[in-house]
Amino acid sequence: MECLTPDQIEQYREDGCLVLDGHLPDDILQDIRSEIARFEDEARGMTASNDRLDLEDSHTTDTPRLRRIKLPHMISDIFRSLMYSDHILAPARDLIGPDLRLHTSKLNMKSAGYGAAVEWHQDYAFYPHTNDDILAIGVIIDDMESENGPLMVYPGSHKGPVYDHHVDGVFAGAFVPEEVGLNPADAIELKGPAGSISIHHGRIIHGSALNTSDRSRRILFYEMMAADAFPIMGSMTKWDGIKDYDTRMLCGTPTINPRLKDIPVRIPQPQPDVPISIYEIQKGLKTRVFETIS
Ligand SMILES: O=C(O)CCC(=O)C(=O)O
Repeated sequence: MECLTPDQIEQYREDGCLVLDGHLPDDILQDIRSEIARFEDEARGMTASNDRLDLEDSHTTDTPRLRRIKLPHMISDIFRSLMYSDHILAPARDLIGPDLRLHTSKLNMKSAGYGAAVEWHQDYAFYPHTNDDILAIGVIIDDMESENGPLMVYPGSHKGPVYDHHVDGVFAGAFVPEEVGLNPADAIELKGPAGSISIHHGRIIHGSALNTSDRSRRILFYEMMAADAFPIMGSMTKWDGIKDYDTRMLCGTPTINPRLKDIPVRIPQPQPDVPISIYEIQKGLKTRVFETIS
């Protein structure tokens, strides 16, 4: 193992999640924060979301509100080099092996006072693959506590069903845990000081509430999978042939031999006619668990 203990690996296998406290050095954290400030400046002049930045519904040029930096590894050397570093890849290799491909990256801002909620969902419902060696590493940029909208998960749910995330036959990117018999009291918060990382399994049920506190809760996700996990047709994974797919290799050796696992799969189709963003897709829900503000 490169950085995880046998106990941590066992905990991940059992619960489908893990937090590594104080994992990143301070200088990297400072670089991340400065880089975010640069994108906040960019958002100030914008009137609508674009392919780099996703704005809160309540954003105006007078009160700029940035919800997400999209694909940060594509638009920032800082986020790109962190992605290839052992800080991110060593724990992932310990959990799902040496050959890894990137699925996507995103930096969710969840600003003080209004940062948007993300309704309960499983990432695997958005992007089913031939196997589920899929995980998200979350770089915790601000102390993540109960009051500022921490990531929450149902431990162990990565071993259960992949739930229906459709509403009236259209993919809506979320479901209501209570409606499928889950007890809200079983959900836990993944908390940790800035500089920690969270790890969650691609099938674990997770979500997070509106941030009504006076502190931001920013988290940078790198979502990745074993190189032999191939997207199933209809998945939201962008796929432009094997050459393109191989450009996503983060480490190790690519393959054209998918490994198959018997997982109950539901294809996230048809898609709603909205921009590809979890916040927009989840607007198709009829019932929301978390509060929203306009
Ligand atoms: O930022 C969060 O709390 C949750 C994010 C998430 O699950 C997602 O963006 O898919």
